This record gives sequence, C-alpha cells and structure tokens, in this order.
Amino acid sequence: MKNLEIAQIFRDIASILEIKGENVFRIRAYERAAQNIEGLSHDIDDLARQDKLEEIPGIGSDLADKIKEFIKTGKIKAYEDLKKSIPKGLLGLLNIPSVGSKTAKLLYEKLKIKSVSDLENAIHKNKLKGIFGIKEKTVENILKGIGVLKRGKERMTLARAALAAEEFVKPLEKLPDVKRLSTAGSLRRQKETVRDIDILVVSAKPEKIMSAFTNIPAVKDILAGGKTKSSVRTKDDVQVDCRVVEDRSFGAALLYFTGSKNFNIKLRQMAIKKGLKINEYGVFKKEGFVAGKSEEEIFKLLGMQYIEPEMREDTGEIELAKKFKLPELIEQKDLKGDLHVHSKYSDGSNSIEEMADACRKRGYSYAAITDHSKSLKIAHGMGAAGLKKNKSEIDRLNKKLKGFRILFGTEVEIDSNGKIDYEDGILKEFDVVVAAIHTGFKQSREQLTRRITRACANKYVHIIAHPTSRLWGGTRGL
Ligand code: DGT
Ligand code: CA
Repeated sequence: MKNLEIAQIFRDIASILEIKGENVFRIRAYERAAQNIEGLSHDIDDLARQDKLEEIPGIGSDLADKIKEFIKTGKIKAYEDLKKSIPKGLLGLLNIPSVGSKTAKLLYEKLKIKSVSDLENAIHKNKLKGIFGIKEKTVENILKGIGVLKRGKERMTLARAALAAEEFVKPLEKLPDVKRLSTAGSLRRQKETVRDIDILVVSAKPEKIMSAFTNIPAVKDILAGGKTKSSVRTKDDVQVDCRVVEDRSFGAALLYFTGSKNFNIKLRQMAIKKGLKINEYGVFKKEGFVAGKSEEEIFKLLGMQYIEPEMREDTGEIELAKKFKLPELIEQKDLKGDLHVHSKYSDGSNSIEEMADACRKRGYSYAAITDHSKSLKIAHGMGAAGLKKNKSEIDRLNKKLKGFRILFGTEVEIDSNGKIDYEDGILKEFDVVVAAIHTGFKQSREQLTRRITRACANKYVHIIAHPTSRLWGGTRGL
C-alpha cells in the first residue's frame, strides 16, 4: 500500500507551498487530497490500475497524474523540485506541534534556522527573544513541541503500526512454508502506541522464511539477519523483528513475545509456585516439556482463565483470571452505533447516505451525523441554512431506511470562554449534541478546564468529544 506515502508527499507539498506563501486554495487542495487518501479503504495501486483515481474526492487529473507517476517511478518530479526550492530541514520544523509555516518562515528569515536542532540551539542561546510575533509563551510551546516530537519518533500510533505490519504479514502468510503466523508485542496487545513490530512464524524451513522476510519490498535496511531471527528497518523507519519457532513452542513463544514484560514476570512467578518453569520454548516440569503449542493450553495448565492480549499489562488481570472472574471485553460485534460521524456537509469525505450505509454494513442500528458548527471555518462548519438542508436530508433518508436510524446531531464548538457555538433555540432541535474544543489549546490548564466544565453545564450538551485533546505521536488533526 502506497496510500500513506503519497498522502505524506501531498501534505509536504502543501507545507512547502504554505512556507512559500502560495495560493491558499492550492494549499488546501493538497491537504484535502492527502486527508482523503489517508481515509481510503482501498489500495491506491488498485485504484490506479482500474483508472479510478479521479473517483477519490479532491483528486482531479493533475493529482491523479502525480499519483500515477509515483506508483510508476517511486518519485514525483514536481515534489522533488519544490523540495529543492526551500532549505533542507525547514520542512522538518513543521513537524513540531505549535510550529506552523508562518513561524517556520519567520525563524528562517530572521535567524537562518533550518532544522529542529538549529531551533533548539537558538532557544538555548536565547536568540528568539525580541523577534516580532514570537512571545515568551510561544518559545515555551515550541520547546514542549520539540519534546513531543522526540517522544513521538520513538513510538508510532497503533494504526500506523498495523499498516506497517500488514506489509509483512500479508506476503508471509501466503508462503507455503509458513505453517502458523502471528504478530506479537504491543501491536497484538493493541496498545495506543507501538515502538517496534514483532512477528512469529512456525515453519520447517526457517532459512526460507528469513530470506523472504528480509526481501520484502518495504525493507530499507537489514539490521540483523540470522537463521531463525531477523530485524529490519522499513522505508518508513519502522523496525520489524521476525522469529521462526517450532510448532510445539508456538504458544509459549507467542505468550512470551506478546508480553507485556510485567505480565510475563508475574506469570513466571506464578508458574514457579506451581513447580513449573515457563519460558519462550514451553512450560517445563523438572526439565520435561509439558505444554507450549498454544496459549490456551498454557493458561489451562496454570489453572487459570485465558487472558486476552489487550488485558496483559499486570494490572490485576492475572489475579482475576485465577478466580475465573475476568470481565468480558467489548468487541466490534457489541457496538450498536456511532455518535460522532462527519459528512460532506463539513469536513467529511462521504455523503450522509454513504455514511449510513457503511454503519449498517458494520451491523450498527443508528448513527448520529455530527458535522462541525459554524465557527470552525477550516472544517466548513455549518450555519443555520446548512443545518436546515442537513436535517431535511436526514428526515428523507430516515423515511426510506429500514431498521436503521440516522440521528440529527452536531459537533459544536466550545469557544475560548466555554460558550457553545449555537443558540439554545438551535441546540434544542438536535437529537445529539457533541461539544468539543478545537482551538485555543495554548490557554492555561485552568482556563481549558473552565471551558470544558462550562460546556458540561449546558443542558443541551450530551457528550464532550476528545475531552483531553491528546494527539498520539504529536500529529495534528481535528
Ligand atoms: P514496544 O515494542 O515498546 O511497543 O512494546 P513490546 O511490549 O512489544 O516490547 P518489546 O518489543 O521490547 O518486546 C516484546 C515482548 O517480549 C514484550 O512485550 C515482552 C517480552 N520481553 C521483552 N523483554 C523482556 C524481558 O526482559 N523479560 C520478559 N519477561 N519479557 C520480555
Ligand atoms: Ca514490540
């Protein structure tokens, strides 16, 4: 899948154009294209082959040609030329949360700052002081942002990790010599962020698997290549480890390499008390192998309930499993609806009907369309006229949909004082009111909390969306 690579290039083009002070509409067009490509559920290669690129919202013939050029040559000439037009490294400044193109441009023009480390140096030498438009608070935020960026580099979001893993899992699974395969580590535990990807394979021909693994197209460098274990780094700078284990040890290895580390330690101590030794090869009693083929078999032998990977963090789950009292986890099939959905009326990519169809296909019985309210201009927030159209479309669709209901909702802005964007007269018309903060994050902790509590006190507000506005890995977005 080249979707994310292409989306990233389009985002970079938008940023370069912004630094250069080019036409806003052109910039927005690239950003919108990037967003829509990121949201695609299809492989962009396939769409290109079927000549369907222009069906992606926001992709016209010019951008379609650029996508085809990338798929064919691995490069986009216009992008390479653009990159040469600004100093190398300047683009990297935009990865710092709170540094936009205006600030980046200012820093470059006034202080010749061309990279994150230049910026750090300048701040430490107190050079930013006195530059027009840069307040003390701005410098504080930049420093915080550099911290977030550095931490973000160490870990990726779960979604990115899942995509990166797919590039390995899919081709490996197809090999006739692969008998069993699973991801392990934090990816299997579905942690919000993941440092590296762990893959386990059962095969009678480990060398063949190692060679296939290290030759996967996404691989940039081989960090370590052994007979049964190899580590590689991908073109996106993701580390992936792959191990081949014996069939009878697969469950034990999966348990061990899924972790977490604290969970493993606790489990091992528990096993010792029962006179059992547990490691990545199996469970042993006085050196004799007693179990290891599957995780289920090992949990059973230890006299406890099977613990789902998502719970393996040593936060009390082992004790509960021993008493066979683990809580039931919520699964996809338990979800009945979605109360936060955008449509083309604001910054979504699909129509209300398409969103309703997608929800129905997932087995949901309801969805609230919650497009942005009027003051969020960058997401095309809606005024009264737009709301009327939106409502009548929902009413029309509800008449024809059977066994599914679309709720008339809004994601309403909480302004910098905690006031809600719509008047009560409008608010009371909605089935669902979701309130959220999208701007003014630089306020103090107390001010931000006051905004949220004031919004909570509004009797028409049902839900506060993303209440802490945390951004995994430091990436920006709504
Ligand atoms: P990550 O990669 O930081 O997102 O998190 P994990 O959990 O994937 O950690 P990783 O890749 O270092 O190791 C994979 C698993 O291997 C980990 O979840 C548990 C196991 N493991 C690693 N080091 C140790 C260790 O020192 N002791 C024990 N008992 N298990 C370990
Ligand atoms: Ca890992």
